[in-house]
Amino acid sequence: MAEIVSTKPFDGQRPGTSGLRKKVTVFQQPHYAENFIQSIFDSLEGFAGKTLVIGGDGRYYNREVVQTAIRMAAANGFGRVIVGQNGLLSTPAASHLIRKNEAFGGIILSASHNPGGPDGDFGIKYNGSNGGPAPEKITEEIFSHTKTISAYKTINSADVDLNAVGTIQIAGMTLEVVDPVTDYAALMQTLFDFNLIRALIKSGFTMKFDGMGAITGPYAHRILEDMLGFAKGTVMNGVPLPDFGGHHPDPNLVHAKDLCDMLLVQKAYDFGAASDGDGDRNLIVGKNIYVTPSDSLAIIAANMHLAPGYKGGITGIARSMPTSGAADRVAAKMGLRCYETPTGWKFFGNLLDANMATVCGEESFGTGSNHVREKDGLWAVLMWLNILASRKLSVATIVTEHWKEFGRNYYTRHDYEEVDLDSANALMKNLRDQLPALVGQHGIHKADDFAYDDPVDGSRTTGQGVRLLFENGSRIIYRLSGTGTAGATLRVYMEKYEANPQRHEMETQHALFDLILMSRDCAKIEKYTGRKAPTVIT
Ligand code: VG1
Ligand code: CO
Repeated sequence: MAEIVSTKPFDGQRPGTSGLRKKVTVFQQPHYAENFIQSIFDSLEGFAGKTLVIGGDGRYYNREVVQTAIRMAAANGFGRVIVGQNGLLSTPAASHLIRKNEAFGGIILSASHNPGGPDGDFGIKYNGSNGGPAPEKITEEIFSHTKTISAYKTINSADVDLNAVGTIQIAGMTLEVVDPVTDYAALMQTLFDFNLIRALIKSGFTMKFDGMGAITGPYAHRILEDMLGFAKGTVMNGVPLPDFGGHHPDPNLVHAKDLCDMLLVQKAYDFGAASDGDGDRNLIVGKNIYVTPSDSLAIIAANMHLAPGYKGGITGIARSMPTSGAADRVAAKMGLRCYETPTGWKFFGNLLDANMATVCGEESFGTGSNHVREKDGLWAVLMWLNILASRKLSVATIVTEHWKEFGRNYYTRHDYEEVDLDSANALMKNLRDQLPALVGQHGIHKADDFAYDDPVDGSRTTGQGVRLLFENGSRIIYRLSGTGTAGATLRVYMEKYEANPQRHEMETQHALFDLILMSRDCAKIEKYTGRKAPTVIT
């Protein structure tokens, strides 16, 4: 039966780039998750009797919080909860289920690319009825409720059995336990030419997919191996584990090194891909070539009409500000608008809802389209497979031909992880103070702190990253991560455009060497952080 439990506010429950993320040990404090979930409900109106989707990436503590969320949804008056079997749903699959069932919203339990396990991270995020992450107006509302909360509603009942698919009633609410993969896989079949991809595989094309011990394993096994016919064993690390099998489920050159070595060193497959903890990111590698996420977005935008779901063409492209300008060049050639948004998928929702953009991307291994309102790892993999099957060219040829046509945007991101928070804030403040003085130096023609005016709802978001913009189109961007849980992470993004195909074969760090040195110098990175070099380079 419904009961009211008294509680006291916790500090620091402000959602970041993508929901509330903290150490598991923080979430394990009594009432911590309950406070945040009740604050979500308290910031919403009109959900009585409506549907809520719940699921998570299977990381440590997922099992417990799924049960908590179900009890609280029942006590707060939702009419129906749809939950993934065993509490599992990838982020894009959750987005799809919200849309398909016209749900009021969804609660996604994930800390995405952050490590899992008892000493790792956990997270909770709310998505609205369009299937997308709640906009800042709502996340700020949730945060303000966390500061004054005095009680939450739950029901006194045993854990529900989520092992089997089916429908049960709990405290007057309908609980539907669904297979996490089925509806998502059916959606993919409407977007891509599975027969064409099957023919490519029959012709001897091979791939390797790294599930990184996280949520995409079951999706990749079903779609790539069972439905498309890739050989068994194509998917590695394909079982979701609470600690991701010790993997740091961030699909990049550092954390997906085994996969990258198979493609880049051993050249053992035609195509390689990986996804992150919650299945919304993608890493794309070809035989002997790594495709930067920014290039991947541009190449997808230029070729996606080859996939049946997009044969009518696209309406526009959107990219986060730090993402390279490669997509802008495609948009210009196609006569489309390219929107530049702050970091985080929540800023794409309005553009997608208004049909102003069809495809969106971030440099942080995120790509997606209007099929859901989240970035989508397997979607990007299937899009690449559809393009490869249609064009019958290798990944390397597609990439180098793209550069020939549009020019190459050399691009890198340097992360300085777990630096002291106060020092990182001091670094950013110093940089902001220096902006006017930097203009005119080193060929910098503009230096500012990025602000975004949403063209749909008119909202303004400020302080989204310091930009040094050079006369020749190069850029250096600085911002602090909004997803980390220890200290601060300084992200420095560097980009340089090269039109001349004779100069497209340079090694990226080499091509960007001058900008890299300048980035350290202008921000006095060593002075503020004590670091001579970044911890992760992508
Ligand atoms: C990072 C990425 C950002 C992405 C966000 C969520 O944020 O830079 O592009 O949208 O993670 O991705 P930040 O604030 O740490 O730079 V996921 O796959 O972790 O939900
Ligand atoms: Co993610």
